Amino acid sequence: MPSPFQSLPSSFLGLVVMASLAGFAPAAQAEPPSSNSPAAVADAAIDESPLPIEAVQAFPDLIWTGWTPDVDGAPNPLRPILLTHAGDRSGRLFVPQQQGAIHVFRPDSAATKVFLDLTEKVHYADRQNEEGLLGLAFHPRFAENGEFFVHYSTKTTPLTMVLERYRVSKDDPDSADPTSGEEILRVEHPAWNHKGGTICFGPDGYLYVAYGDGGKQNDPFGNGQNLQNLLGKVLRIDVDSKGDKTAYGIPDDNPFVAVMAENGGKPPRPSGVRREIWAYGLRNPWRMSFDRRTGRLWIADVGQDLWEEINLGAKGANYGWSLREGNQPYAPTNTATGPGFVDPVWQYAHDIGKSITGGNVYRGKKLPELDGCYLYADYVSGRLWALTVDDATNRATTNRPIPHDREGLPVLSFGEDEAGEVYFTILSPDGRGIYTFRRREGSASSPQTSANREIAAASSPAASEPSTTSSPSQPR
Ligand SMILES: [Ca+2]
Repeated sequence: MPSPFQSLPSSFLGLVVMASLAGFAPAAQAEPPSSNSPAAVADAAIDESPLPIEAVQAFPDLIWTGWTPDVDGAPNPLRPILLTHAGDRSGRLFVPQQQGAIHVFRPDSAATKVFLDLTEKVHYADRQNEEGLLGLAFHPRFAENGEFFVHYSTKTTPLTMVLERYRVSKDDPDSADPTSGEEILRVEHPAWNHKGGTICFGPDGYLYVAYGDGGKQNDPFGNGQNLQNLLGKVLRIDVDSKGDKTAYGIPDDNPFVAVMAENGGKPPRPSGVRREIWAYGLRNPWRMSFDRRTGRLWIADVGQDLWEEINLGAKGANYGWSLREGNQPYAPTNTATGPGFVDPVWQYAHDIGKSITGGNVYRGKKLPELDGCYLYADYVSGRLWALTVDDATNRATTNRPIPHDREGLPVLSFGEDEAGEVYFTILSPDGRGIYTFRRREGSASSPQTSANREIAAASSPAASEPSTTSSPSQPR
Protein backbone atom coordinates (compact mmCIF):
# COMPACT_ATOMS: atom_id res chain seq x y z
CA MET A 1 0.00 0.00 0.00
CA PRO A 2 1.45 3.37 -0.89
CA SER A 3 2.22 5.79 1.84
CA PRO A 4 -0.60 8.20 2.33
CA PHE A 5 1.95 10.97 2.46
CA GLN A 6 3.87 10.01 -0.68
CA SER A 7 2.54 12.83 -2.79
CA LEU A 8 2.33 15.34 -0.01
CA PRO A 9 5.75 15.75 1.59
CA SER A 10 5.12 19.30 2.72
CA SER A 11 1.78 18.35 4.19
CA PHE A 12 3.44 15.54 6.04
CA LEU A 13 5.82 17.98 7.66
CA GLY A 14 2.85 20.04 8.61
CA LEU A 15 1.24 17.02 10.17
CA VAL A 16 4.29 16.32 12.24
CA VAL A 17 4.37 19.90 13.44
CA MET A 18 0.70 19.83 14.29
CA ALA A 19 0.97 16.48 15.97
CA SER A 20 3.80 17.77 18.10
CA LEU A 21 1.81 20.81 18.98
CA ALA A 22 -1.13 18.65 19.80
CA GLY A 23 0.94 16.43 22.01
CA PHE A 24 2.17 19.48 23.83
CA ALA A 25 -0.93 21.54 23.92
CA PRO A 26 -4.01 19.89 25.30
CA ALA A 27 -2.41 16.99 27.08
CA ALA A 28 -2.22 18.83 30.35
CA GLN A 29 -5.94 19.53 30.36
CA ALA A 30 -7.07 16.41 28.62
CA GLU A 31 -8.64 13.65 30.61
CA PRO A 32 -8.32 10.82 28.13
CA PRO A 33 -9.41 7.33 29.06
CA SER A 34 -6.58 5.39 30.59
CA SER A 35 -4.76 3.58 27.87
CA ASN A 36 -5.37 -0.10 27.29
CA SER A 37 -2.39 -1.77 28.84
CA PRO A 38 -0.86 -4.74 27.01
CA ALA A 39 -1.20 -6.94 30.04
CA ALA A 40 -4.84 -6.16 30.42
CA VAL A 41 -5.52 -6.97 26.81
CA ALA A 42 -3.61 -10.20 26.89
CA ASP A 43 -5.39 -11.32 30.03
CA ALA A 44 -8.76 -9.90 29.23
CA ALA A 45 -11.62 -12.33 29.12
CA ILE A 46 -14.31 -10.80 26.99
CA ASP A 47 -17.78 -12.30 26.98
CA GLU A 48 -18.74 -12.64 23.32
CA SER A 49 -21.64 -15.03 23.64
CA PRO A 50 -24.81 -13.98 21.80
CA LEU A 51 -27.23 -12.00 23.92
CA PRO A 52 -30.70 -13.49 24.48
CA ILE A 53 -32.00 -10.33 22.84
CA GLU A 54 -33.17 -9.90 19.29
CA ALA A 55 -33.87 -7.02 16.98
CA VAL A 56 -37.44 -6.62 15.79
CA GLN A 57 -39.25 -4.25 13.51
CA ALA A 58 -40.75 -1.24 15.22
CA PHE A 59 -43.81 0.57 13.87
CA PRO A 60 -44.23 -1.89 10.95
CA ASP A 61 -47.52 -0.34 9.85
CA LEU A 62 -46.44 3.27 10.08
CA ILE A 63 -47.17 5.31 6.97
CA TRP A 64 -44.44 7.76 6.03
CA THR A 65 -46.38 10.75 4.85
CA GLY A 66 -45.16 11.99 1.49
CA TRP A 67 -42.83 9.06 0.91
CA THR A 68 -43.32 6.58 -1.93
CA PRO A 69 -41.25 3.45 -2.56
CA ASP A 70 -40.48 4.62 -6.08
CA VAL A 71 -40.20 7.90 -7.88
CA ASP A 72 -40.72 8.03 -11.65
CA GLY A 73 -40.30 4.27 -11.79
CA ALA A 74 -36.99 4.27 -9.92
CA PRO A 75 -36.70 2.72 -6.45
CA ASN A 76 -36.79 5.26 -3.66
CA PRO A 77 -35.89 3.39 -0.48
CA LEU A 78 -36.59 5.08 2.82
CA ARG A 79 -33.41 6.50 4.33
CA PRO A 80 -34.19 7.15 8.00
CA ILE A 81 -30.89 8.74 8.90
CA LEU A 82 -31.47 9.14 12.62
CA LEU A 83 -34.09 8.92 15.34
CA THR A 84 -34.43 11.25 18.28
CA HIS A 85 -36.88 12.93 20.63
CA ALA A 86 -37.62 16.46 21.74
CA GLY A 87 -37.12 15.96 25.48
CA ASP A 88 -40.44 17.70 26.09
CA ARG A 89 -42.31 14.75 27.62
CA SER A 90 -44.48 14.46 24.54
CA GLY A 91 -43.23 10.95 23.78
CA ARG A 92 -42.87 11.89 20.15
CA LEU A 93 -40.26 10.41 17.85
CA PHE A 94 -38.50 12.44 15.19
CA VAL A 95 -37.00 10.67 12.19
CA PRO A 96 -35.36 12.67 9.41
CA GLN A 97 -34.98 11.24 5.97
CA GLN A 98 -31.53 11.81 4.56
CA GLN A 99 -33.10 13.66 1.63
CA GLY A 100 -34.42 16.33 3.98
CA ALA A 101 -37.92 15.63 5.34
CA ILE A 102 -38.14 15.40 9.14
CA HIS A 103 -41.00 13.15 10.22
CA VAL A 104 -42.68 13.22 13.63
CA PHE A 105 -44.95 10.56 15.11
CA ARG A 106 -46.10 8.97 18.32
CA PRO A 107 -45.67 5.27 19.00
CA ASP A 108 -49.38 4.73 18.29
CA SER A 109 -49.57 6.98 15.22
CA ALA A 110 -50.93 5.47 12.01
CA ALA A 111 -48.98 7.95 9.92
CA THR A 112 -46.17 10.41 10.39
CA LYS A 113 -46.47 14.14 9.99
CA VAL A 114 -43.77 16.10 8.24
CA PHE A 115 -42.37 18.30 10.98
CA LEU A 116 -40.07 20.22 8.64
CA ASP A 117 -39.31 19.57 5.00
CA LEU A 118 -35.81 20.69 4.06
CA THR A 119 -35.74 18.75 0.79
CA GLU A 120 -35.42 21.93 -1.24
CA LYS A 121 -32.36 23.01 0.74
CA VAL A 122 -30.64 19.66 1.27
CA HIS A 123 -28.26 18.21 -1.29
CA TYR A 124 -28.50 14.43 -1.51
CA ALA A 125 -27.53 12.06 -4.33
CA ASP A 126 -27.56 8.26 -4.21
CA ARG A 127 -24.16 8.09 -5.85
CA GLN A 128 -22.64 10.27 -3.16
CA ASN A 129 -24.74 9.03 -0.32
CA GLU A 130 -22.73 10.37 2.59
CA GLU A 131 -24.23 13.81 2.05
CA GLY A 132 -27.72 14.92 2.94
CA LEU A 133 -29.51 15.76 6.16
CA LEU A 134 -27.23 14.15 8.74
CA GLY A 135 -27.93 15.85 12.06
CA LEU A 136 -30.93 16.85 14.17
CA ALA A 137 -30.79 17.87 17.82
CA PHE A 138 -33.37 19.49 20.06
CA HIS A 139 -32.27 22.21 22.41
CA PRO A 140 -32.10 20.98 26.02
CA ARG A 141 -34.73 23.64 26.80
CA PHE A 142 -36.82 22.94 23.71
CA ALA A 143 -39.99 22.76 25.81
CA GLU A 144 -39.46 26.43 26.70
CA ASN A 145 -37.69 27.93 23.69
CA GLY A 146 -38.87 25.71 20.81
CA GLU A 147 -35.40 25.59 19.29
CA PHE A 148 -33.87 22.72 17.41
CA PHE A 149 -30.86 22.36 15.14
CA VAL A 150 -30.30 20.68 11.81
CA HIS A 151 -27.07 19.84 10.02
CA TYR A 152 -27.02 19.11 6.32
CA SER A 153 -25.25 19.36 2.97
CA THR A 154 -26.56 22.49 1.36
CA LYS A 155 -27.63 22.86 -2.25
CA THR A 156 -26.34 26.43 -2.32
CA THR A 157 -22.63 25.53 -2.25
CA PRO A 158 -21.15 22.18 -3.29
CA LEU A 159 -19.71 19.90 -0.58
CA THR A 160 -20.65 22.29 2.20
CA MET A 161 -22.28 21.45 5.52
CA VAL A 162 -24.61 23.95 7.16
CA LEU A 163 -25.76 23.98 10.78
CA GLU A 164 -29.01 25.87 11.32
CA ARG A 165 -31.36 26.71 14.16
CA TYR A 166 -35.10 26.40 13.60
CA ARG A 167 -38.08 26.92 15.86
CA VAL A 168 -41.28 25.02 16.31
CA SER A 169 -44.46 26.62 14.99
CA LYS A 170 -46.39 28.69 17.50
CA ASP A 171 -49.64 27.04 16.47
CA ASP A 172 -48.77 23.40 15.91
CA PRO A 173 -46.32 21.41 18.03
CA ASP A 174 -46.00 18.86 15.21
CA SER A 175 -44.82 21.45 12.76
CA ALA A 176 -41.76 23.65 12.58
CA ASP A 177 -41.76 27.19 11.30
CA PRO A 178 -39.99 26.82 7.94
CA THR A 179 -39.17 30.53 7.88
CA SER A 180 -37.33 30.43 11.20
CA GLY A 181 -34.06 29.03 9.83
CA GLU A 182 -30.95 30.82 11.04
CA GLU A 183 -27.47 29.79 9.99
CA ILE A 184 -25.07 29.00 12.83
CA LEU A 185 -22.09 27.42 11.11
CA ARG A 186 -21.00 26.63 7.55
CA VAL A 187 -18.07 24.36 6.80
CA GLU A 188 -16.72 23.50 3.37
CA HIS A 189 -15.53 19.96 2.81
CA PRO A 190 -13.18 18.92 0.00
CA ALA A 191 -15.12 15.75 -0.92
CA TRP A 192 -18.57 14.19 -0.62
CA ASN A 193 -17.69 11.47 1.85
CA HIS A 194 -16.57 11.34 5.50
CA LYS A 195 -18.96 14.04 6.62
CA GLY A 196 -19.60 12.80 10.10
CA GLY A 197 -22.50 15.13 10.73
CA THR A 198 -23.84 14.13 14.13
CA ILE A 199 -24.91 16.99 16.37
CA CYS A 200 -25.87 16.41 19.98
CA PHE A 201 -26.09 18.40 23.19
CA GLY A 202 -23.86 17.44 26.06
CA PRO A 203 -24.89 17.46 29.71
CA ASP A 204 -23.06 20.81 29.84
CA GLY A 205 -25.64 22.34 27.49
CA TYR A 206 -23.13 22.83 24.67
CA LEU A 207 -23.60 21.49 21.17
CA TYR A 208 -21.12 18.87 20.00
CA VAL A 209 -20.60 18.64 16.24
CA ALA A 210 -18.79 15.76 14.51
CA TYR A 211 -16.90 16.16 11.26
CA GLY A 212 -14.99 13.59 9.24
CA ASP A 213 -11.61 14.23 7.68
CA GLY A 214 -12.98 15.73 4.47
CA GLY A 215 -13.07 12.52 2.48
CA LYS A 216 -11.16 10.31 0.06
CA GLN A 217 -8.57 7.74 1.09
CA ASN A 218 -5.65 8.34 3.44
CA ASP A 219 -6.77 11.78 4.59
CA PRO A 220 -4.97 13.38 1.60
CA PHE A 221 -5.78 16.83 2.93
CA GLY A 222 -4.09 16.11 6.24
CA ASN A 223 -7.11 17.35 8.16
CA GLY A 224 -7.25 14.80 10.97
CA GLN A 225 -4.20 16.23 12.73
CA ASN A 226 -4.52 19.80 11.49
CA LEU A 227 -5.86 21.95 14.30
CA GLN A 228 -6.32 24.86 11.94
CA ASN A 229 -9.52 23.52 10.47
CA LEU A 230 -12.67 21.84 11.71
CA LEU A 231 -12.50 18.57 9.75
CA GLY A 232 -11.70 15.30 11.47
CA LYS A 233 -12.85 16.89 14.72
CA VAL A 234 -15.48 17.02 17.40
CA LEU A 235 -16.44 20.65 18.00
CA ARG A 236 -18.02 22.08 21.14
CA ILE A 237 -19.93 25.32 20.69
CA ASP A 238 -22.39 27.45 22.64
CA VAL A 239 -25.52 28.05 20.59
CA ASP A 240 -26.99 30.27 23.32
CA SER A 241 -24.44 33.01 22.76
CA LYS A 242 -22.65 34.64 19.87
CA GLY A 243 -19.02 35.46 19.21
CA ASP A 244 -17.56 38.59 17.65
CA LYS A 245 -17.67 37.06 14.20
CA THR A 246 -19.63 33.88 14.76
CA ALA A 247 -23.27 33.00 15.36
CA TYR A 248 -22.18 30.87 18.31
CA GLY A 249 -19.98 31.25 21.34
CA ILE A 250 -16.95 29.18 22.24
CA PRO A 251 -16.82 27.82 25.79
CA ASP A 252 -13.85 29.15 27.77
CA ASP A 253 -12.90 25.66 28.84
CA ASN A 254 -12.52 24.24 25.34
CA PRO A 255 -9.04 22.66 25.23
CA PHE A 256 -7.40 25.07 22.81
CA VAL A 257 -8.82 28.20 24.37
CA ALA A 258 -6.59 27.66 27.37
CA VAL A 259 -3.63 27.01 25.11
CA MET A 260 -4.18 30.40 23.54
CA ALA A 261 -4.53 32.07 26.90
CA GLU A 262 -1.13 30.71 27.86
CA ASN A 263 0.24 32.33 24.72
CA GLY A 264 -0.95 35.82 25.60
CA GLY A 265 -4.30 35.31 23.93
CA LYS A 266 -2.70 34.43 20.62
CA PRO A 267 -3.00 31.02 19.02
CA PRO A 268 0.07 28.85 19.54
CA ARG A 269 2.34 28.48 16.54
CA PRO A 270 1.46 27.61 13.89
CA SER A 271 -1.27 30.16 14.14
CA GLY A 272 -4.90 29.67 13.43
CA VAL A 273 -5.75 26.84 15.80
CA ARG A 274 -9.53 26.63 15.97
CA ARG A 275 -10.93 27.15 19.43
CA GLU A 276 -14.11 25.26 18.57
CA ILE A 277 -12.17 21.97 18.62
CA TRP A 278 -12.92 19.66 21.54
CA ALA A 279 -11.25 16.49 20.20
CA TYR A 280 -9.56 15.50 16.95
CA GLY A 281 -7.84 12.85 14.87
CA LEU A 282 -11.06 11.30 13.53
CA ARG A 283 -11.64 9.85 10.07
CA ASN A 284 -15.40 9.59 9.78
CA PRO A 285 -17.23 9.73 13.09
CA TRP A 286 -20.42 8.05 11.99
CA ARG A 287 -22.56 8.64 14.98
CA MET A 288 -21.65 9.87 18.35
CA SER A 289 -23.96 10.01 21.35
CA PHE A 290 -23.98 10.86 25.01
CA ASP A 291 -24.80 8.29 27.64
CA ARG A 292 -27.71 10.03 29.34
CA ARG A 293 -26.77 8.65 32.75
CA THR A 294 -23.00 9.12 32.86
CA GLY A 295 -22.72 12.02 30.43
CA ARG A 296 -19.95 10.21 28.64
CA LEU A 297 -19.57 10.76 24.89
CA TRP A 298 -19.22 7.71 22.65
CA ILE A 299 -17.68 8.20 19.20
CA ALA A 300 -17.66 5.50 16.55
CA ASP A 301 -15.05 6.16 13.88
CA VAL A 302 -15.19 4.44 10.51
CA GLY A 303 -11.87 2.88 9.58
CA GLN A 304 -10.11 2.70 6.26
CA ASP A 305 -8.03 -0.43 5.75
CA LEU A 306 -8.11 -2.43 8.94
CA TRP A 307 -9.98 -1.25 11.99
CA GLU A 308 -13.42 0.02 12.93
CA GLU A 309 -13.25 1.97 16.17
CA ILE A 310 -15.25 2.87 19.23
CA ASN A 311 -13.78 5.77 21.18
CA LEU A 312 -14.67 7.28 24.51
CA GLY A 313 -14.96 11.04 24.43
CA ALA A 314 -12.30 13.04 26.21
CA LYS A 315 -11.57 16.74 26.09
CA GLY A 316 -8.54 17.47 23.97
CA ALA A 317 -8.15 13.86 22.92
CA ASN A 318 -6.27 13.00 19.74
CA TYR A 319 -7.82 9.83 18.31
CA GLY A 320 -4.92 9.38 15.96
CA TRP A 321 -6.13 9.54 12.37
CA SER A 322 -4.35 9.60 9.99
CA LEU A 323 -1.21 8.82 11.92
CA ARG A 324 -2.93 5.86 13.51
CA GLU A 325 -5.79 3.53 12.63
CA GLY A 326 -7.21 1.71 15.60
CA ASN A 327 -4.42 1.12 18.06
CA GLN A 328 -1.78 0.77 15.33
CA PRO A 329 0.42 3.21 13.48
CA TYR A 330 -1.19 3.81 10.11
CA ALA A 331 0.74 2.98 6.92
CA PRO A 332 4.09 1.20 6.77
CA THR A 333 6.18 4.35 6.78
CA ASN A 334 4.39 5.88 9.69
CA THR A 335 6.15 5.66 13.00
CA ALA A 336 3.89 7.99 14.93
CA THR A 337 4.50 7.58 18.61
CA GLY A 338 3.92 9.44 21.77
CA PRO A 339 1.53 9.80 24.63
CA GLY A 340 -0.71 12.21 22.73
CA PHE A 341 -2.90 9.50 21.21
CA VAL A 342 -6.07 8.05 22.67
CA ASP A 343 -6.70 4.54 21.44
CA PRO A 344 -10.17 3.13 20.89
CA VAL A 345 -11.86 1.30 23.72
CA TRP A 346 -12.89 -1.31 21.16
CA GLN A 347 -12.04 -2.09 17.58
CA TYR A 348 -12.86 -4.81 15.10
CA ALA A 349 -11.25 -5.92 11.87
CA HIS A 350 -12.58 -5.99 8.35
CA ASP A 351 -13.50 -9.64 8.25
CA ILE A 352 -16.18 -8.78 10.83
CA GLY A 353 -17.47 -5.58 9.30
CA LYS A 354 -16.21 -2.74 7.16
CA SER A 355 -17.98 0.38 8.35
CA ILE A 356 -19.09 0.97 11.89
CA THR A 357 -22.42 2.60 12.73
CA GLY A 358 -22.23 3.94 16.24
CA GLY A 359 -25.26 3.75 18.48
CA ASN A 360 -26.40 4.57 21.98
CA VAL A 361 -25.86 3.37 25.51
CA TYR A 362 -29.10 1.69 26.53
CA ARG A 363 -30.81 3.39 29.47
CA GLY A 364 -34.36 2.22 28.83
CA LYS A 365 -36.68 0.31 31.10
CA LYS A 366 -37.93 -2.58 28.95
CA LEU A 367 -34.71 -4.56 28.92
CA PRO A 368 -32.80 -3.99 32.16
CA GLU A 369 -30.25 -6.60 31.09
CA LEU A 370 -29.08 -4.10 28.47
CA ASP A 371 -28.57 -1.27 30.95
CA GLY A 372 -25.20 0.34 30.28
CA CYS A 373 -24.63 -1.53 27.02
CA TYR A 374 -23.39 0.49 24.06
CA LEU A 375 -25.44 -0.81 21.14
CA TYR A 376 -23.78 -0.51 17.75
CA ALA A 377 -23.68 -2.13 14.32
CA ASP A 378 -21.74 -2.52 11.12
CA TYR A 379 -23.19 -0.88 8.04
CA VAL A 380 -21.68 -3.39 5.63
CA SER A 381 -22.16 -6.70 7.43
CA GLY A 382 -25.34 -5.55 9.16
CA ARG A 383 -24.24 -7.20 12.40
CA LEU A 384 -25.19 -5.81 15.81
CA TRP A 385 -23.43 -5.89 19.16
CA ALA A 386 -23.73 -4.72 22.75
CA LEU A 387 -20.45 -3.52 24.23
CA THR A 388 -19.81 -2.88 27.89
CA VAL A 389 -16.87 -1.05 29.35
CA ASP A 390 -15.62 -1.04 32.91
CA ASP A 391 -16.08 2.55 34.06
CA ALA A 392 -13.11 2.37 36.39
CA THR A 393 -10.59 1.02 33.90
CA ASN A 394 -12.15 2.03 30.56
CA ARG A 395 -11.62 -1.51 29.36
CA ALA A 396 -14.14 -3.49 27.37
CA THR A 397 -15.67 -6.31 29.38
CA THR A 398 -18.26 -7.76 27.00
CA ASN A 399 -19.00 -7.49 23.29
CA ARG A 400 -22.05 -9.66 22.69
CA PRO A 401 -23.72 -10.10 19.29
CA ILE A 402 -27.44 -9.48 18.89
CA PRO A 403 -29.03 -11.61 16.17
CA HIS A 404 -31.60 -10.15 13.84
CA ASP A 405 -33.51 -11.24 10.79
CA ARG A 406 -32.33 -8.46 8.51
CA GLU A 407 -28.65 -9.14 8.96
CA GLY A 408 -26.80 -8.02 5.88
CA LEU A 409 -28.91 -4.93 5.35
CA PRO A 410 -27.19 -1.62 5.90
CA VAL A 411 -27.68 -0.27 9.40
CA LEU A 412 -27.77 3.44 8.78
CA SER A 413 -28.07 4.81 12.24
CA PHE A 414 -29.29 4.55 15.82
CA GLY A 415 -31.29 6.66 18.19
CA GLU A 416 -33.18 6.67 21.45
CA ASP A 417 -36.61 7.81 22.51
CA GLU A 418 -37.44 9.91 25.51
CA ALA A 419 -37.66 6.84 27.74
CA GLY A 420 -34.21 5.67 26.69
CA GLU A 421 -35.38 2.82 24.48
CA VAL A 422 -32.91 2.35 21.63
CA TYR A 423 -33.78 1.93 17.96
CA PHE A 424 -31.75 1.45 14.82
CA THR A 425 -32.61 2.32 11.27
CA ILE A 426 -31.98 0.58 7.97
CA LEU A 427 -32.25 1.49 4.35
CA SER A 428 -35.72 0.17 3.55
CA PRO A 429 -37.41 -0.40 0.19
CA ASP A 430 -40.77 -0.97 1.91
CA GLY A 431 -40.65 1.80 4.50
CA ARG A 432 -40.17 -0.57 7.42
CA GLY A 433 -36.92 1.01 8.34
CA ILE A 434 -36.98 1.19 12.14
CA TYR A 435 -36.01 -1.61 14.48
CA THR A 436 -35.83 -2.00 18.22
CA PHE A 437 -34.94 -4.76 20.66
CA ARG A 438 -36.79 -7.40 22.64
CA ARG A 439 -35.97 -10.40 24.79
CA ARG A 440 -35.63 -13.57 22.79
CA GLU A 441 -38.41 -15.95 23.70
CA GLY A 442 -37.48 -19.31 25.11
CA SER A 443 -33.87 -18.35 25.50
CA ALA A 444 -32.09 -18.58 28.77
CA SER A 445 -29.28 -16.23 29.42
CA SER A 446 -26.12 -18.29 29.52
CA PRO A 447 -23.13 -16.01 29.40
CA GLN A 448 -19.95 -17.74 28.35
CA THR A 449 -16.67 -16.14 28.91
CA SER A 450 -14.37 -16.57 26.03
CA ALA A 451 -11.13 -15.12 24.86
CA ASN A 452 -11.33 -12.12 22.63
CA ARG A 453 -11.39 -14.55 19.76
CA GLU A 454 -12.93 -12.45 17.03
CA ILE A 455 -10.39 -9.74 17.29
CA ALA A 456 -7.53 -12.16 17.83
CA ALA A 457 -8.55 -14.24 14.82
CA ALA A 458 -8.69 -11.11 12.76
CA SER A 459 -5.10 -10.15 13.34
CA SER A 460 -3.48 -8.94 10.17
CA PRO A 461 0.11 -8.32 9.14
CA ALA A 462 -0.26 -4.74 10.25
CA ALA A 463 -1.77 -5.84 13.51
CA SER A 464 1.16 -8.07 14.27
CA GLU A 465 3.69 -5.35 13.75
CA PRO A 466 5.21 -4.26 16.99
CA SER A 467 3.58 -1.18 18.31
CA THR A 468 5.86 1.73 18.80
CA THR A 469 3.66 3.44 21.32
CA SER A 470 2.57 2.79 24.82
CA SER A 471 -0.59 1.19 23.52
CA PRO A 472 -0.95 -2.56 23.25
CA SER A 473 0.50 -4.49 20.38
CA GLN A 474 -2.26 -7.04 20.78
CA PRO A 475 -5.22 -5.65 18.90
CA ARG A 476 -8.54 -5.33 20.58
CA1 LIG B 1 -8.39 6.36 16.08
